[in-house]
Amino acid sequence: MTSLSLQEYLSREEALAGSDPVLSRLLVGISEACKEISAKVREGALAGVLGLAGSANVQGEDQKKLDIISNDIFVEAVARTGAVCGMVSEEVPEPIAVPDEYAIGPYLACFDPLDGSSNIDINVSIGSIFAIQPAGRPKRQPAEGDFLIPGRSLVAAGYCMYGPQTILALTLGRGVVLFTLDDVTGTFRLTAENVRVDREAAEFAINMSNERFWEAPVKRYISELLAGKDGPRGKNYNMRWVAAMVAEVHRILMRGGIFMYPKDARNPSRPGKLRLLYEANPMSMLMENAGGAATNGHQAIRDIVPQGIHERVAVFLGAAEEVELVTGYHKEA
Ligand code: AFP
Repeated sequence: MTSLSLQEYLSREEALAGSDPVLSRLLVGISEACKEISAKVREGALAGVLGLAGSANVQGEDQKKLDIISNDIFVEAVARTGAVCGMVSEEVPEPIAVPDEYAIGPYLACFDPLDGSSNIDINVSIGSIFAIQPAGRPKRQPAEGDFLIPGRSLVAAGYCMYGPQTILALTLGRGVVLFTLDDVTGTFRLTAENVRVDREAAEFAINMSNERFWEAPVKRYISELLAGKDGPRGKNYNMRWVAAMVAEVHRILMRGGIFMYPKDARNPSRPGKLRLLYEANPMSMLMENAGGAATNGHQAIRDIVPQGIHERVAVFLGAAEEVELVTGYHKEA
């Protein structure tokens, strides 16, 4: 049985759920960007796209050549859909306007064009993350404030993971679906519908090297996981850390678990490492639409009112039971 293509799936959503054809056009454009990035990632050294670009992004992080290439691909692919009136990218300090040669549309797109850059040169999975929000009143030059609405308002979110397979995960607010790229035809084909995250977990993901910098509730929660069946949780846990949020989230969608990047004392003024608009919010929308949960330790991530387009946030996401427990420890503190 031939599975639906992304385009066929989106057409079905338009017919059955009244989904906006302009949003469909935007998501197809994003999928085209992901296909192009996937090809660049696969070429690697053969295309001379590995290594540092010799520049830094707004976060002060060294940009890899593929970071910049991926950003340029995303910006062009999204702009030419005529579906947006502005963009925010992890790689660009200011909001990005749509060039005059393209029409503008009713959405704003926020994206991390290539997440997990530290994995690029060691051939480990990386990905692109995107979040789509309504623009309110579309205008040719969106201001930063136009993007600063809670993630609860997102109309679509997803990622594309460049791993053994190239897989696009998508939610329109009515569950989570997965598409696998058919390299022969260049088509994303529907390979999973109604993806669910179990309330309970057997696996956790956190960068343990930062343990001494964590706040007390996180130290308590992790020490209980490490105590295993002899401790208060009464069961053993496994641990994974891929250093690419897309890979962690995909694993959780596939087999459950919890992913954490807490605030830590290395940068006391920073609430966390991950960015709210184009990492935490889209991944939180996916998790909630798969029956999981996502908080910053104190409140649902999608209820946070952003103060800046590159704002950072602590992240606890995945199995609802685990997220509720570690969030509860923060509230007890
Ligand atoms: P890079 O894109 O700089 O590699 O950061 C990736 C990331 O934002 C997220 O995808 C990972 O989960 C997390 O950072 C890994 O952080 P550490 O390198 O501190 O473990």
